[in-house]
Amino acid sequence: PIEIAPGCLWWPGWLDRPGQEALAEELRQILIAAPLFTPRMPRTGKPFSVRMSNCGPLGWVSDQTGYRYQPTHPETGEPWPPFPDLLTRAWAELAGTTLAPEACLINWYAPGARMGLHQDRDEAEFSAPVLSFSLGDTALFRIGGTARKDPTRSIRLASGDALLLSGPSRLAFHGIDRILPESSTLLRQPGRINLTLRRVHMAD
Ligand code: MD5
Ligand code: FE
Repeated sequence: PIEIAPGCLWWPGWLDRPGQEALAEELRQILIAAPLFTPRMPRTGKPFSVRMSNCGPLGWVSDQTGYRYQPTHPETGEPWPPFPDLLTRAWAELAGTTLAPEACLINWYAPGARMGLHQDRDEAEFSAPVLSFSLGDTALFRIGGTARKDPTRSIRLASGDALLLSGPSRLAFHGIDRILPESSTLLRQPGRINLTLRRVHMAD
C-alpha cells in the first residue's frame, strides 16, 4: 500500500473487476432489504447530498435529533442485513486488529453529490481503524490533519480501491470534493458507492 498521510494506507485496485462485480451484486441485494435513505443534519434538518444505508449489526444514521449508531433501519424498522463475507474477510486481511467490525456504512454519491470536510467521531473506539472501499465512478478524496486548519492533500479514489484510516489519520479531517463523471463502467447508473467498515463499541 501507499501511505498518503500518517496511518492512512491506500491500496489502488485492491479488488479486481470480478471482485468489484461480485460486491456490487451483493450490495444490490442489501439495498433491496435496506433501501437508501436521505440523512439530515442535526438541528437544521438540511438533507445530505449523499444517500445512505448500512449492513452489519449496527448502522450509522443522522436526522434532525442527531448522529448515532442503531441496530435497525430508520424507515423500515428492520435490522440491517448481515455483512457480505467478502467484507469480513477484507477486514481480517487489512485492518490489523482482532476487534470485529460492527458497522458498514454504505454511501451513495449521485453525480454532483459531495461530502464536506469532517471528522468521524461517533464511535466509542478510536483505536480501531476505519476501512473503506470504493465502487463505480472515481471520487476526489481530501484528507488533512486532526485540526481543521491543517494542510490537506487529495487523491482520486477509483473503483476497487481500499483505504485504511488508522493511528493519527483515524481522526483526520476528510471529505469528498466531487465525483468524476463517466469514470467507471461498473455500476448500472452513474455515481459512486463507498463502503466504510467500522468498530463502534470498545473492546469487551
Ligand atoms: C466516502 N466517507 O468516500 C468518505 C470517505 C464517511 C466518509 O467520510 O464518513 O462515511 S471514506 C474514507 C474515510 C472514512 C472514515 C474516516 C476517514 C476516511 N478519515 O479519517 O480520513 O464516502
Ligand atoms: Fe468520514
